[in-house]
Amino acid sequence: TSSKPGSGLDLSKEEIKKSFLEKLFYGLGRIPTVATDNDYYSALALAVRDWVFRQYVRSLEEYAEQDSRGVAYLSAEYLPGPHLGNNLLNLSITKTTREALADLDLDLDKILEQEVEPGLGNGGLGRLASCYLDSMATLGVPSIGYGIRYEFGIFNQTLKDGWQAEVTDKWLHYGNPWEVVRPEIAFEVKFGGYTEHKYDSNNKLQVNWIPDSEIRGTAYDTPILGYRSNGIIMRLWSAEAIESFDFAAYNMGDYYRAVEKKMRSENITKVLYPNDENLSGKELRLKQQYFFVSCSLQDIIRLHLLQGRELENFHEKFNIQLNDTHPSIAVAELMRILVDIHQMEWDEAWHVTRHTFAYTNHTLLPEALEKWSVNLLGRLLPRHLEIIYEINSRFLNELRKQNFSTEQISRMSLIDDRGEPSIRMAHLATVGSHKVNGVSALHSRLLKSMVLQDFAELWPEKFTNVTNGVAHRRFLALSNPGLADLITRKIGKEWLTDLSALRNLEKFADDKSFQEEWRNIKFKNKERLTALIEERTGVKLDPSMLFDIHVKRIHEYKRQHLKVLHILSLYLRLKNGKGKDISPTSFIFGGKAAPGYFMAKRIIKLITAVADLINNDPEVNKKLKVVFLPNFSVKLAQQVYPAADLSEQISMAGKEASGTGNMKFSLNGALTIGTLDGANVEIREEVGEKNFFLFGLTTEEVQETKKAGYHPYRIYEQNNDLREVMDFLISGKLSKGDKELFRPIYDNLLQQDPYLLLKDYQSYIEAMDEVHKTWKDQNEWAKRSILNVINMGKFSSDRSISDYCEDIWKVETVKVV
Ligand code: 26V
Repeated sequence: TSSKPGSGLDLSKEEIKKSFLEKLFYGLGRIPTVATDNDYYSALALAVRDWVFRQYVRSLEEYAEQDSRGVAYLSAEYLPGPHLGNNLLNLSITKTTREALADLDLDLDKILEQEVEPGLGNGGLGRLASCYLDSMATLGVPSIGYGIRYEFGIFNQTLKDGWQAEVTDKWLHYGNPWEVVRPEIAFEVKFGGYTEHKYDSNNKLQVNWIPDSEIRGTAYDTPILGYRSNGIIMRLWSAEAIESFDFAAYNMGDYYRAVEKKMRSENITKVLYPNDENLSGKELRLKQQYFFVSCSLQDIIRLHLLQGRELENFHEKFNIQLNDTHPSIAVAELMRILVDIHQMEWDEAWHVTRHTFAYTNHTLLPEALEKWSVNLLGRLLPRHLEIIYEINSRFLNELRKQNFSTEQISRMSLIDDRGEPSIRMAHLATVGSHKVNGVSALHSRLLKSMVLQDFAELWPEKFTNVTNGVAHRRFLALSNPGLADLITRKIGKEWLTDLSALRNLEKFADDKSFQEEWRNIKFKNKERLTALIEERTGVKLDPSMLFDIHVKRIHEYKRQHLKVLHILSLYLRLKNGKGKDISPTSFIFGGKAAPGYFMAKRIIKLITAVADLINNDPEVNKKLKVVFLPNFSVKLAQQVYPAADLSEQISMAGKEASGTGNMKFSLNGALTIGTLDGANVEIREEVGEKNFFLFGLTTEEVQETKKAGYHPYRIYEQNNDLREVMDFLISGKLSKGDKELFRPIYDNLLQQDPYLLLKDYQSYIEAMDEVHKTWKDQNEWAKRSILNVINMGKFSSDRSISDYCEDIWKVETVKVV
């Protein structure tokens, strides 16, 4: 006698039409004669949301019956991308919906175009979190994704005179049909104040935290549907003032002070911080982190107690995954809840805590490792600081007992007291977790040998690797329907739930007519991107050219400027009449720079300056085109990856933890030119050396080069082509005679070159010449492209999530169809 509702899958055209019109009329109060495209979008989204929730409710019941172990994924960032298309795909109603709308003279593609995506993340880390929710839903992992409902997400990027300009992202402006507010799921979060220590009648120490302010977090739920399967919830917290702001009680003067205080408390979830130079001292950022962690833990404990369970076995029922250190204050918060509120003994609480958390590290960059000043943390979270000190003192005592040296102990301490005392959040997360993982084989190895070396020696079994993966349904089935159809026609639909089934295409790799079809699909995708680029930038590319694409956040370590040096070398070759071997190429760049990152912003200006020079020079613009596509996002990404011939993955070895764009490119049939960095190493292993253009130093060679004393100027002196390219930067030819504009880049490369562009330059140029040679044999290129796609099985986020389930979470999946 289950109350389970009917399935939301495979609905009929009539059902879809009926629900759509009902939402339009009675949900929005609109009739077709006045409805806007956005009304149509909202009506369809509301109808689809009902079906998505239907699937979700079915799985909830199943999870409750099975009493399975659950996962809470804590991430300060998510980049879900547009929901509508993905939900239609997962409900298997894309085609029927298209027909239903066509009956009403409406075009599904135009409606899909209306969706404004939630930009609640910076880049790879946030997108990975969303890929993981997709796979957790599909595989049937009882789980929930917790995060922050930023009112303003990542800024929108525009170009002004070739420079990046930031525009506020108002993603909620037209309303958000995908979320449901849960006013009854709300928790209070304290800040500031002081602690009182007292002994109770049993002579047990009782600590009381008396805060100086409190705010409320309210849950907003967005259902995330799996493929023909379960749904899970992404629960984002939004900050509100609490009732004590009872305005009627104030006189006029105080009324405004009260409103101001209310506004200040609601500031907490106002805006996403960009990956910036310097977060230290950003009090609001720490508040955001604690705010969402506190709400999430209170919610998880509520769910646990609701099921009549004891907190002593909390860890047996819940895994909490920390997506980077952003939520790592959770370690201290869970201790506080268990010890101060639920009176658990410290040792037992510590056992529960350590077995609850697992921590994923996403970067080795020293400047990106989070540290909070003791002063700031103590002011905002006085009790947590005490708890962190207590954890640290017990931990360091343990080390002393095991005869660790003083240097080692001070290296491993949670507190860094060289300079202004600060808390090393990666150490807190590592000590407070039962598993720590990196995000690619190389990164996990480096994590153990560099950043967390002492910890890896102390607890070798704690460290593991889970190579990242991508939601292949979104990034292949949804965004490249042409290729997806071809694949399904040849091998059926199995690949949608098991990406390794793509290997069944192997027999077609040499098949000339299959290659032909393959190439035609790519060409059509390039035509579509060409149209979009022309509309957005005015630059008209030629889709028969090689599309050489570099899209990702702009950062020196990612070396967009190495790509620029290559483009300038081709330009100079053409100008000097030595360009006959160059294959006609369109270079496409995209990506945001952190607003305060001087060099990154100048690199964007450099790219647009090179684009202006080349696109307007009739001597070269038949062979080369350069374009910077502004405001790269998930939505744009879905149009870019399918149109790529060549994927640029050229970071300095040892710096890119994994990369995930690299996987999306290969999955869509681009060949990669790349270094042995991050997941490139594993991609190359899977697709075969021959099908990957490798260049550059290895991580070990990078380390040796730096150790031996690196002098970029000597390379400049010895390499004539490079010298010509470098000097061109400051010739004024790129900048209407201004020789100073790009001097900061020039000086940086000649004096420091921290990311070894000059060292890797020649190797890159040679690998690119190989690319241009290979491109001339279109059958060979198609064959390599096919071999890339069919060997991508490993890089589905379904595989990553299966790894987390087996190695870290120890959870069984529960599938509902
Ligand atoms: C943070 C910061 C902050 C200070 C200034 C420079 C800087 C640069 C990068 C970061 C990113 C930190 C964490 C992060 O987003 N990591 C990315 O995670 C992806 C998913 O695992 C992975 O594919 C990317 O390689 C990794 O950079």
